[in-house]
Amino acid sequence: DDGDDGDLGVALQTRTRTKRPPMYKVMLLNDDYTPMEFVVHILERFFGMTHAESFEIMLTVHKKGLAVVGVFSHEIAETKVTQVMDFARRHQHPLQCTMEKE
Ligand code: NFA
Repeated sequence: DDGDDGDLGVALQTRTRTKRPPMYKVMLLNDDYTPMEFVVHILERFFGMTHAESFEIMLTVHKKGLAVVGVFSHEIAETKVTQVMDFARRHQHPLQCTMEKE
């Protein structure tokens, strides 16, 4: 025959699987010493909650031992944890803030 194998020379597009980035829960932990008003202030200041929202979440942490206060990308979650931990330490409160992959 003429040796033509029928290859048109056009690259086939490989399927690109777009993966959503992993998200991280940021949590506040209860303790016996941090004042309730301080926790409410933290939630307003660093998590953009209203006073009513902040009070509600603070009470959940107080009663249940912990609560998720937001879900963020790794970098944003790390920034929130650092901001809360630094602010609590500066005010000499033992409040703990942690992050965990969802
Ligand atoms: N348990 C603290 C108290 O009774 C209040 C608190 C709430 C602390 C939420 C930490 C987180 N003063």
